[in-house]
Amino acid sequence: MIQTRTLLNPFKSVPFLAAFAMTLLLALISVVFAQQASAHGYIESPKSRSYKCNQLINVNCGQVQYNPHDIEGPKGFPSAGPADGQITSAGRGTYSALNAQTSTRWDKTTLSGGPNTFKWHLTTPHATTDWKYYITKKNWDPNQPIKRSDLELLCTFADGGATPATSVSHTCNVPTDRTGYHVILGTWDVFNTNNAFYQAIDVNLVNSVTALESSSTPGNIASIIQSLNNVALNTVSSNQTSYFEVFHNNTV
Ligand SMILES: [Cu+2]
Repeated sequence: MIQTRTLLNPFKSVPFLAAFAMTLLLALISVVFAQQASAHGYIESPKSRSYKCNQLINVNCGQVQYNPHDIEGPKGFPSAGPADGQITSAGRGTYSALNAQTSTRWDKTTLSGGPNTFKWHLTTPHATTDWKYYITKKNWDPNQPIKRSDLELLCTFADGGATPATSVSHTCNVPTDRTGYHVILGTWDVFNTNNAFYQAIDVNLVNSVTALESSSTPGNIASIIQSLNNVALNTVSSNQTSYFEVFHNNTV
């Protein structure tokens, strides 16, 4: 009887071993899937709205703070993709804080029109269909949720299903015909899933001064007259600059 028992014991433990192996396998699979699920990307330069949440330059962002790379929604914008008013959150309820839209809600990066480089950081690159960049139109209302019709396409970079490096840079022409607060939208359409990543960048466009190609910064600026709506400026600089942009509370 004793011999039989010792013989039977290993057989009894087979279901236990199998269950243990299965648990281990499931744990491994879930780790792999978790890595894929969290492995996406964000625009690190100029810092996007979500990345600034991560850097605490933008505050009160909710879960975005921890997942700036995870703004993932349906691809095919603008014919498909997230609904109007939810474009900047990729339609994700978890990240709906990103849809707040007023002229003062988000920190803005000062940007000059003309060629600008947009740099994505990809935590794990996905095979890519294309990258697109959009900007808000001249007459957009910064105090209303952003709709498709507020945006115009700036440039497209097609990858044809290739897998990018972890750092991806594109140089794109930013319009010189508008100034002040604008939102640039970067989209990254993944080739082999139904999804895309959406990144909003809040910029303060400064165009007029650079368009004049001023050779140096004007010096010795002094205000001689101030009234409620007017501030007169005097400068003794010798260069050809004849136009200044004056900022009050971040607007021109
Ligand atoms: Cu991913």
